[in-house]
Amino acid sequence: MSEKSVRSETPVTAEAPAAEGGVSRRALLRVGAVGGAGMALVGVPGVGVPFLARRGLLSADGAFAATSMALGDQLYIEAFPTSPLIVSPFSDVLPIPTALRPVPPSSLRPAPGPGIGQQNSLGNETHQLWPSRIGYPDPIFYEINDEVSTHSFTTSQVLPIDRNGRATFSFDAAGRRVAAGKRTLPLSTIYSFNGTFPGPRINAEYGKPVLVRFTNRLDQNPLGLDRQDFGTPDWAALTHLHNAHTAPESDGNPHYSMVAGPRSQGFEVGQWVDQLYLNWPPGGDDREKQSFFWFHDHVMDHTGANVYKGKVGIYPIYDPKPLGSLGGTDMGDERQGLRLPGVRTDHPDGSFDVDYDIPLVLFDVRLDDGVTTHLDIHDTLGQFPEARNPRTHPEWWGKTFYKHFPNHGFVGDIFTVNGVAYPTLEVKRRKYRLRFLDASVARIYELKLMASTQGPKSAASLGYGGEELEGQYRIPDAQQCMRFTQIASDGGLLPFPLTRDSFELWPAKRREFVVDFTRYQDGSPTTKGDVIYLTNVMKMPTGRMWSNSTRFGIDPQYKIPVLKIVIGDDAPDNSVMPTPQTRLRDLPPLPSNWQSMLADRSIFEVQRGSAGGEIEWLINGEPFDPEHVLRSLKNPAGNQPLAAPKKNSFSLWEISNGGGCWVHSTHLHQEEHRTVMRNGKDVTKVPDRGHPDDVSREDLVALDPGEEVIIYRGFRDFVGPYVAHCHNLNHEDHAMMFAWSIT
Ligand SMILES: [Cu+2]
Repeated sequence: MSEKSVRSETPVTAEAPAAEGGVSRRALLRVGAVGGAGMALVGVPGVGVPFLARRGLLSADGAFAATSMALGDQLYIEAFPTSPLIVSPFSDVLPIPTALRPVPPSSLRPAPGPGIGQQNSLGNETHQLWPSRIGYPDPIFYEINDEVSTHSFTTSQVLPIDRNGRATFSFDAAGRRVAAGKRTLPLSTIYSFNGTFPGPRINAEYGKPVLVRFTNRLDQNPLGLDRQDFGTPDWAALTHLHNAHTAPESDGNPHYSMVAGPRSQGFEVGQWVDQLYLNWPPGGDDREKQSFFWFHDHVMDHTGANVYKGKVGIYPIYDPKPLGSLGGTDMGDERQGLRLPGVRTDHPDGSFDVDYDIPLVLFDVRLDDGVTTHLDIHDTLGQFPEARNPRTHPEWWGKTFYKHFPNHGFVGDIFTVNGVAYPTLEVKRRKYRLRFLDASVARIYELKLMASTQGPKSAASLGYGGEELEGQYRIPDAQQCMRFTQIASDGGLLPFPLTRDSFELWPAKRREFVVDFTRYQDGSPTTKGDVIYLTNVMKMPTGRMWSNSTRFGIDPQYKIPVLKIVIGDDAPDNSVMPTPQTRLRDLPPLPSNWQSMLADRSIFEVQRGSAGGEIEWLINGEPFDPEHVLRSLKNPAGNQPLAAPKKNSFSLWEISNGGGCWVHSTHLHQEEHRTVMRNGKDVTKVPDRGHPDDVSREDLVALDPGEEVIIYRGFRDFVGPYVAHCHNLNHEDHAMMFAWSIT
């Protein structure tokens, strides 16, 4: 396929306002399906064909069968329920996960180890690099089970409302109609790590490897919970520690899983895998150290569904390496090293907790209203026969609703932090380290710290309806009152801190900040009882992209409080606020000749352009083929390098957004990169204004519409299969992923 034909983006015009019942968006979808059919006939390449054929998505003549308008309409209905209104927001306390405790090695049977076949229960894989080979101690062992469990998003009463914000009827667990009025929310069924959402927090340290035995127990369902119609249908599980520097057998990615280890979409029920996290930076280079990982499910085609169903855990990583005479650089002890906020408590088993260092996992959810029809391609493929879709599920009223909608992506209308809708955090009057993670399927946030005299009002009570109800509450009179001092991005500590009025958080991105709760940005002191809201000001009615944000036209009415912060008592504080002069973590060097490497870069273009059916998204014209590495588009040197770099090499990769008003958050497994060019401009010294932390290392490439980014990255220490993909998980699950390999 020529590059130009790929770029001929589906001719979607400006997004029409949502009509009743989502008619306008279905019309858009038809346009997409027609464009897709044209694409498929021009450009279906050979490489993805066997894989697609197995899924029944290939017709006899080589074009995809599922590209007709009619079939497109049968595949999915883009209609979403309106979640019931949480009547008493900010009455639940923000849960702060504490450290998972290790297990003695003797408790793992059979024992983990470096021997042949010891890496998983199939006996067909071996750890590529056991810690002793790099002079590291034996790992600390953890045990995590994939489990069916339940989750409560709120203890508040809820009021069922319709899409106009008016009180409406609901249903009980038997599907019987219940008259309008306040109710208690039923528990949602989750797939989880060790039974909770979010799952465990592992506090890790550089120099101390961790081995996690993940065992798939998703077959066990002692409470007889209804699994509904999303989540991996065969209960396979595959866990990826995003973005650890790990060997493929411990990376949990679908390229690996299809060609090695389980040789299927994931580990089946009853199987286990020992994932070894060396906690060792690429090349042993301290400048490559990171600070905040998370782990999540990565089963092919169902990553979004499984993450949304609860497969999320967090993994802050600390650095005890001495910083001159100042003590450990970043070890969770504010008396040492960089003196970032954190008071550390060591436990006898080797684990530790850190106070004043708080992970904030953002996640948006939508709850079933019992009147929205369920139907998507996974139903038409027969993956959820028990659901007997298309139909409504009144018996699931108030439980998580999900749709594998491949086009815009899935966004929720209730915003949660650490698994709770609209929680409250009481802080001491001192500095904190806040670690943000966007664990949402597709939603991007822009966050501010704001004060409000009048407090939250429900969007429904303010007269909003439809997509304007997303977020449920607003603080119309709110004003920014504090700034953030950013210290880290998804690639770890920044070279120097950045002062931010607000910041964007894209799916899978992490951003870390120091916030001083003793005073406001105007210098005046806080007092006990003061209230500050962490507020989302980015309006994103669909997963396609935001409609309003600071960079693209703020909607001054859209101020959604997601976390209420209440100032409490004074407390000792030995931390030091980093200043613009503080050197946090030097960047690894770029070669002086990096510009001479530009001509022979590898080029990957992420595209809207359906190959048919659920295959809505392509890279270089290809849907994800889990068994073959992708080839670059033709670069200026006239080459099309295969995405198979040699071990310990470095290269330039271009990731470009092939058009349309979609944004993509593209994640490359295995090593961080540095952005060197954005939209043709060198950003190594002065970053693009819209992407200020391009000056840091990152593991995600944030692509605005039409943007192209060139990154420099290494491929060190391991060999084998990895992936790169969009972290809008609807895009990823609908083929916007490619296989690459270190040889
Ligand atoms: Cu995307």
